[in-house]
Amino acid sequence: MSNEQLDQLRGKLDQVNLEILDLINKRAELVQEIGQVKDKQGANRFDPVRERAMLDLITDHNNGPFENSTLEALFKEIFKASLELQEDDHRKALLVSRKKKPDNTIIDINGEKFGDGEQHFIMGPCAVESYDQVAKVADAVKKQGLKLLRGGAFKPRTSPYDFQGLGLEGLQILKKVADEFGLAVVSEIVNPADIEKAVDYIDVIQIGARNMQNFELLKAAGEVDKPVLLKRGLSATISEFINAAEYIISKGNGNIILCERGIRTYEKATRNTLDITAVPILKQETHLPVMVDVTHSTGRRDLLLPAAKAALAIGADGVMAEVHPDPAVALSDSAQQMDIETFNRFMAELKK
Ligand SMILES: [Mn+2]
Repeated sequence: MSNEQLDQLRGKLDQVNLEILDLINKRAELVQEIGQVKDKQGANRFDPVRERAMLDLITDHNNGPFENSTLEALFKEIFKASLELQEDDHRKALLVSRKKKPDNTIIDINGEKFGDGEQHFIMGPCAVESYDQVAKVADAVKKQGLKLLRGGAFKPRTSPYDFQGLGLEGLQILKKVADEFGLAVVSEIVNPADIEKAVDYIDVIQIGARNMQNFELLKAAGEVDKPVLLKRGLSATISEFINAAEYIISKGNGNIILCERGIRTYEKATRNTLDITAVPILKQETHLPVMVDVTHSTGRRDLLLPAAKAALAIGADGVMAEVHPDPAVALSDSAQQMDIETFNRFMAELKK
């Protein structure tokens, strides 16, 4: 074969490549149009029956030299890429996304502006046990110049036989103490029906890891005018976490603080594995403030300070940790709560 012949054939091949390119993009545009129609109908984007019919049409008309199985694999890739194109369009439209709103959402809670680039802290006991217990912690929190107090009144526990919290009485104690010390209250709500009465007692609705995909609770939290602190589920991907926040904002409440609290992995040295890079990813993908809960991610008192330093260094808007006047007798999470003295040292180190 002469070089001239080879050049000619290569020229034809380039031409065919460009035609395929043109067709593939034409196909993508059609798929996007179909996606918009399906969106209006609320129909699923992926339709396996339709996909099978398309593959059958292709293989029925196949005269070779490619095998049917090869063509199916090739076209399957094209189908997948088109579907992903639709999903990209959708991600662009998420209300929590940076693409939708480039500026940081700043949430003012008791004068603390979460998302303003400064560092914020939410401290308090794991569970509300008594007025005295909460008041001691509130006193220490206030002396550190902090403005928010956390405390659990409804405790979703792994075992139904573990302490379940004081419920409404716990919220009343929190409210009383918080008023006395000029603090705002962050507390977990587990039941959508409790939200309406809880808003009288708390300043921030916490949705815990075990409820991150409790969609009715997310929607209920989205319908009230209170900031929401949403924790990442124990086995949730970042995408699932972001979509959980989307449930809240889609109902009208955009005051959401995301909280990384560690995910479940095979590692047993810590209670969970702190996914520290989730912080910058969430900051890039969304406009919401992002916090790190160092207590539940590590489950170890000796790791609270280094984990908090890492969180702030990587760009978290704040740190959450648990403080108890006497952790040894705490009704929950006794192994990882700080006593007041440790808490004071912890804060002093972080403020350096
Ligand atoms: Mn706890």
